[in-house]
Amino acid sequence: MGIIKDRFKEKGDALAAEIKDLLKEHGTTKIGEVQLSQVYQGMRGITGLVTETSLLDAQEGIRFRGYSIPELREKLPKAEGGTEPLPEGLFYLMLIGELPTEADVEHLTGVWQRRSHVPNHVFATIEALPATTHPMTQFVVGIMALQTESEFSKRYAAGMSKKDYWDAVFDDSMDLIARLPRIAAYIYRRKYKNGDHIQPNGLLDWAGNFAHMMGYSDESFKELMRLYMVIHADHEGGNVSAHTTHLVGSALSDPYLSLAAGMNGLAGPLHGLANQEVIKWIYEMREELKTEAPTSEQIADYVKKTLEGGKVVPGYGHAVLRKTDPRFTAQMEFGKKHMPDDPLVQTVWNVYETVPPILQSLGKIKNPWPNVDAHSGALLVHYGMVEYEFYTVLFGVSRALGVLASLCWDRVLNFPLERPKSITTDLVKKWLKGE
Ligand code: FCX
Repeated sequence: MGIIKDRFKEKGDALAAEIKDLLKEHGTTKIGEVQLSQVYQGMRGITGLVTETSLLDAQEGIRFRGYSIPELREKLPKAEGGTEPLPEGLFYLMLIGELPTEADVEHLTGVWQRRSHVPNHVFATIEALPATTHPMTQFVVGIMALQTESEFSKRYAAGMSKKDYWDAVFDDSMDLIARLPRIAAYIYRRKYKNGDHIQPNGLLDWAGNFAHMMGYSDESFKELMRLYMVIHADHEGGNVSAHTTHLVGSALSDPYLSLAAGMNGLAGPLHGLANQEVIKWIYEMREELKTEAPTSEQIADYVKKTLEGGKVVPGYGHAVLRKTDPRFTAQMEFGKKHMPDDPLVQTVWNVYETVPPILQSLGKIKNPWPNVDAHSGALLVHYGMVEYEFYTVLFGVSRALGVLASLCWDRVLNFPLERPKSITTDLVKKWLKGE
């Protein structure tokens, strides 16, 4: 663990020094203009954040430290006998900024295994909730119960120096990532498998062990979990879960509090909950049409009905992307390799053929193409994970990798409290009148 922490601190200090020089020389350089409409419309297109771990291009999709998803699938270390990248490797890349060696990844697997113990009171707190509670609520409650373990908050209370914040945030982030799969698997088995829990397997990698604890021993499901945990991890800094974690962390709320806040944002249907909504929407369509394999015409009619009902087509559209999400494409490739004849997966592909032209014809939707959530559920259903209300928790375990790596960077770079300016419409009217 010491090795990765030392490397991170070295990289952090170097970048902090560079930023200091950069701001000294160019701090007053203008990098954009803001239009009134942007202020009213979700701040789209306003550059206002620094996130080092990944960058999104509207046409090409996400790159993690410069590497696209196809490149990561090729270059990151794999599990023995596997072909999908290990999430440990992606975390290392986001944290250190360089591709890891096999040994770095093995080291991280070991660190996370050693730090994965979840105290009993966390399970007891989850148990206090009715089993009917949405899994995302149980997940956030679990993270909050685990906050008793925060090194950052203990050290802060004991008078920690500013220069050590990064160190405590780093430790908390590692502990959290190590423990989240256990909490998530506990919620899954509690809600859907009569509380018949499965103990961790210390010989498995982080995602493989997560699959095992949820009760899936199939090797290709483990591969799916590795891919899933990689592609959902980060999507630059402005999306709701990343931005919220960063914002709350800027108040020096510890990583447990910050991540829980981000996860509450991920639980919204326009963000992470869209993955459950997609499967729900397809199930409802199949039920209404009384067929497992709706035709393109039937799908088109159902899409129109959805739109007429004043609802969004889940899994389609994006605030920044303007092309098919490469995270969708990676899952489609996985489907073609492992389950090309699965009827639900084929429906997802049919929807992909049918929906974009319809959305495009409306004229108002900026991106008619599918996002990551349009595909993920169908792959899970193939392996028997039909409990779609749980899907956002999987997204959350993965998203923790990106937002916590970013939180470590926020503290090592000493980023200040985030506090943008807000205005009232009265003030806008005065500005416009020149008052
Ligand atoms: N179906 C129907 N209408 C849609 C739509 C969709 N899939 N996507 C956008 N629109 C509508 C918007 O609702 C808006 O309508 P309005 O003007 O009547 O309010 C109009 O098109 C313009 O929206 P647009 O600028 O294209 O999109 P936004 O940046 O406002 O919103 C999201 C982006 C993702 C929220 C939007 O496309 C949406 O609601 N999609 C469905 C939900 C979804 O899949 N979310 C997951 C996104 C992501 F991948 C993730 O975070 O996980």
